[in-house]
Amino acid sequence: AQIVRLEDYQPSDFLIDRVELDVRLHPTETRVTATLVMRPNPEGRSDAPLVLDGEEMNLKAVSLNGRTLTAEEFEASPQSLTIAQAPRQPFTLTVETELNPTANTKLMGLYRSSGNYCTQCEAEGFRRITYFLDRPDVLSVYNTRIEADRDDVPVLLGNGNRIESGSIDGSDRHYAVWHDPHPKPSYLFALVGGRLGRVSKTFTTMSGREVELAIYVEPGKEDRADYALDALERSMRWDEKIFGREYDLDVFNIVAVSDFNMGAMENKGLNIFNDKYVLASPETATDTDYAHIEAIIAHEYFHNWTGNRVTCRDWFQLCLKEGLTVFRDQEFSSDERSRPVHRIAEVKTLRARQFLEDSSPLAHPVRPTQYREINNFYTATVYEKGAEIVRMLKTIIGDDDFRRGMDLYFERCDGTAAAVEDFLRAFADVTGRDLSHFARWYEQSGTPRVKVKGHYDPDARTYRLDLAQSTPPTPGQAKKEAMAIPVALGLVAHDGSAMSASCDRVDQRGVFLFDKPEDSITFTGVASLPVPSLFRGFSAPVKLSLDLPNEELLVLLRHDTDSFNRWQAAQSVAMRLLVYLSTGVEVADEDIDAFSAALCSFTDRNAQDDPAFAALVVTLPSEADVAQEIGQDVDPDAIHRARSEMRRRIGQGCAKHLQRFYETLTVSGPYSPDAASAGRRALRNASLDLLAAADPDTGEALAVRQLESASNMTDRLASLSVLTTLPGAVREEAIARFGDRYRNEPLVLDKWFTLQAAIPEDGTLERVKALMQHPAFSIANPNRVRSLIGSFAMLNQVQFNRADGAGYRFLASIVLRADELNPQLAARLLTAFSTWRMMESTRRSHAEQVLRSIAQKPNLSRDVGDIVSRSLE
Ligand code: BAL
Ligand code: ZN
Repeated sequence: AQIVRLEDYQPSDFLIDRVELDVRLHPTETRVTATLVMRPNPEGRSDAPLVLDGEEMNLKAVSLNGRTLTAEEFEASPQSLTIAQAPRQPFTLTVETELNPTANTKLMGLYRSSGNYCTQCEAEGFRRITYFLDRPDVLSVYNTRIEADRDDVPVLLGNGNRIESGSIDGSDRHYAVWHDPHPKPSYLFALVGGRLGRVSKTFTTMSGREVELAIYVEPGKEDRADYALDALERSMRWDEKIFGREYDLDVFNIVAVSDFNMGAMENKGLNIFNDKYVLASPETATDTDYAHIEAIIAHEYFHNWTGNRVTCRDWFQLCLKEGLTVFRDQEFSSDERSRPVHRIAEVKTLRARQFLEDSSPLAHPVRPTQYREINNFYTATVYEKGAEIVRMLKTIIGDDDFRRGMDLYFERCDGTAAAVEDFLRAFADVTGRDLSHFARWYEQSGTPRVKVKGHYDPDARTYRLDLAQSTPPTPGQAKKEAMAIPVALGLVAHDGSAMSASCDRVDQRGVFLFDKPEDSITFTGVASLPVPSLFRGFSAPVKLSLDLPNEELLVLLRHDTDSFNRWQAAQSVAMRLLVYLSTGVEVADEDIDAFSAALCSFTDRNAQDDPAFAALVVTLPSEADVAQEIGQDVDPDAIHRARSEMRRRIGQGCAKHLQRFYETLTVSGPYSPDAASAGRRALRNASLDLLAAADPDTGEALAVRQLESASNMTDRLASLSVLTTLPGAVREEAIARFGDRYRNEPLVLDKWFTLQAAIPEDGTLERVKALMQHPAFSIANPNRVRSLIGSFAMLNQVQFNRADGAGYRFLASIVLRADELNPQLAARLLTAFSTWRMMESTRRSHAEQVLRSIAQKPNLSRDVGDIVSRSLE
């Protein structure tokens, strides 16, 4: 397949100032008439032909300035429409196409979900609706007329404001016209037509304008949209307060659909959401679901400025909107909830997904330099590492300059399609700093490793830190440069007392900018041997090598003023023990006991005031985390045994405390998803999990009781999750009853699929195959496939990586089936193989064989072809 390269970027030869779309919805024969008001781009080539993008287009007619073109005057294929002799003055091109939304299983362009019509155009879906200059640097004002059967499709929604609607005389059809005054690229186009329920409220913006906010959902589920609506209102207020950004249309609509490739989409004034990230009730959604809904509602709303008002010049700049918008939604959630708890959650995700990707054959820079299929670059690296870059920038320049830089960026780039350079230039200009070295974060892939050694001189009362950094080779990048790494740091005395040490290389915010391969910094006035606390708040996305003994890590757990590093200290000890146990290094009983005792006393001190934080501290690194830490010749069975043993030992060692938490941390009153209540549930359920690991009989009894008496999905699912770790008839009956109770709730059945797919036992593969026959399962629905098959591949380390290769072969068979319907979904599943090279040799050779057999299949989609070939490189 053809490779698209950043260095080949050229401005478009033509521009489209206005788009008049007339869409007549029909299940199989939707007619689209696109009238494009165009002109040659002064910055483009003067002799270029006009080439419009298409995909699976069925052309009916084409006319230029009102005159129907003859067959000799243009060239059309399903993939493009070319007019060799396009006018050199402004002109109007009218193109009529016919679509079959019912047959569109790729869920790109116009398709149907539960009978309703909806669209998804990012990145290149608009070309499946009409021929177009489908690239983000072509910005147009859209007028969209939508017409449909009045009874079947009562609700008609488009971008912008509705300017007209009515019935079509003498027919059972009606129409609506939507006008979006803000020029936008085609990927932000959307329309919806369907039978939908609605909740709404009025929002008054900071300048006093009234905006109608509405969320559309499946009729009967309106009350499940209340939380999302509340989150939207809070997001709008927050963006005004923190970034000074106000909303710019009279309406803001959100529609929830059941079939969606992504989490949601920020189409101008008409966000379309995967219903999983809108619908919530205490009976069907967990605390985590509520938190995700809040974050994603905010994320899509924040795109209105970072993505829509300022959009991307080309798809290589995807991080410009995604990394920045993730940063913004993370800040929002941190302000709305607990900042330290949220930071830990962010870092857990970053390490689990982005560090993994960065060490895999799929590693790529935050701003890639080439792609075969852009859909495969909506990755943890672009999103999550992209957000970390913005956070590092803020750490380096400080809060005030960060806000001034953002203001300048908006002022300069509003209404344009920008590049990463424009973003950085705004901050360089407000601070007078040279950010060219910092810009490497966008260009260099791989996770930097920072090695640190500390040296204390009691006579001179100095403490020196020697730092060295290196980044491993990644695909296409054999040699690496040093990165500009902000190290937020401090020193902690063994007894926890404050240290009055100082170092002139550390700024007033406590940050040292480490931007050479090696460097040393010295603290003076250090009264006793300190414990260094480095990368406070996880100030940079790097791996730290600092061999502190367990005792010193436990000093940090007890005394560090930085919450993140208190959590990190416990994780580091746990990780060391888990790696030793998994790889056959002898571990003294006392070491596990000492760790367990430290956890008990830590959680005891924090359980009441900050149970969410305590829950994170007692949760061990996952099996996948341990595999990543080991990094080569991984034996997932050994890791599973080691982690089970650690859970058992901690559960036994802390049993008294855990029982007390379980008994006392109940939450009274009606369910509320607020962070404080969720924190109590989190520690209580983490306690239940460890108690069950220590004593399965007691754990089973407690879990069964909780499952029966729970008044919300968080507690119900947590108890079922504990039961899935305890094989036997009780578990099977609990699983069956849960499935029966929620047989009409697809989003709850997704959780049920996930729990079963994650059972680390030999029977799970057969169980997953059987669940594919469940009436609620459909290979065509992304949420179902990700819940059952995706969870098996990504969460079940031992069963996906079975030594006999059956897990790999199963996934490959599903990927090939899914690829015929929905390439994006198939490619995403296939990324589960990104860990194959770190497995021990038997598994590695099974995985390689399976990947090679996929690669040899004819007619692979570009999406799957790209992932499989990069996985094998
Ligand atoms: N732009 C694709 C979905 C999202 O990141 O918001
Ligand atoms: Zn986004």
